[in-house]
Amino acid sequence: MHTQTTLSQYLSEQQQAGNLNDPGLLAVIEDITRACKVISERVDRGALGGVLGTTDNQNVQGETQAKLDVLSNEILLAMNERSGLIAAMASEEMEGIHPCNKDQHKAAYLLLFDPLDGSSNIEVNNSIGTIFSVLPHPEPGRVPTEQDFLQPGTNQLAAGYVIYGPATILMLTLGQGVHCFTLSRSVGEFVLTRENIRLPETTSEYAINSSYQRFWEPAIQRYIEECLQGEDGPRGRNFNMRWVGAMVADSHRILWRGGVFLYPRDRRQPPKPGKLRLMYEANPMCLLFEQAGGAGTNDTRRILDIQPEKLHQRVGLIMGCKEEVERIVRYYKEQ
Ligand code: P6P
Repeated sequence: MHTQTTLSQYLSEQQQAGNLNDPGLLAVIEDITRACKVISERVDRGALGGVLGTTDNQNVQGETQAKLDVLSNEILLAMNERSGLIAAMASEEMEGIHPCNKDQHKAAYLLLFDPLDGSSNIEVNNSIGTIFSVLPHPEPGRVPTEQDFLQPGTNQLAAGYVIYGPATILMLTLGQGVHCFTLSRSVGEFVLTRENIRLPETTSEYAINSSYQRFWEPAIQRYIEECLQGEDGPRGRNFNMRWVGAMVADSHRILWRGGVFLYPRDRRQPPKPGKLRLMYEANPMCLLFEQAGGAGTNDTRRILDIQPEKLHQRVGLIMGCKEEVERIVRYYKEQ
């Protein structure tokens, strides 16, 4: 018996059950995930697709753009402005916002995305992914400005990512828990494979790029040192470490089996408050983590409470199992 539930069926059932009463938002999720299916197909071609390697351009972050970065951005723009539901989009790959000029009167949403997170992994065939966040347009009917995007993460109506790994998997929250859908290539649809994902309260696995250890602030030095001391140290147990180099891949592992992700502010470039971007990396990921029972902090502040000042502003980011995040916040306060 064909018992698989596609994403479309799931969203429709949630709507009928009264759990979601925003048909426009469901249509936006359908468009975003349709674009990700196209990106997945291009990523899957690897060297045969003619889109590996880098361009001669840098993005607003000063990072060299991979060809797939640019292509993924173009696919998301093209496939999300047709509905007329989205008033404007913002992307890691674009300096300013991208107003969608069609049917402005009904465009009630703002869409933000990192079109292809972890681009350095493309060449070496490691997992990469698209991260997305949907905010309400403060005044539908008016062409939005960049200022309209500067809303705290608690305002997000939906957030998620699609990881392009051995399988292509969508992790999605609409504020009613976190649900996982795997792309069925035979059906051409995302199919529900895990519902109501919950993080364990604690973990014995952390993710950090240890090559920056000499630049860490005392709180992070202390946390990692205690993990390294293992069962003979104050934590009384041994820890494992993983670092994929793509936040979407590290986050997926942590949502799946627990863990804590650390990309803290450090002393490499003091004016820089961290590497990851608040609006389209930290906010969507922290909404997912909180919806799954976890937590996300900048140092002592909840990520989702931060009032953005710039579209591409960076933050230090610690997220994952609640007990570990709370311990690190305590260490920052004692620092
Ligand atoms: P580093 C990818 O470029 C990214 O923005 C995140 O996805 C990832 O977690 C981080 O940077 C990796 O940074 O300094 O370890 O190369």
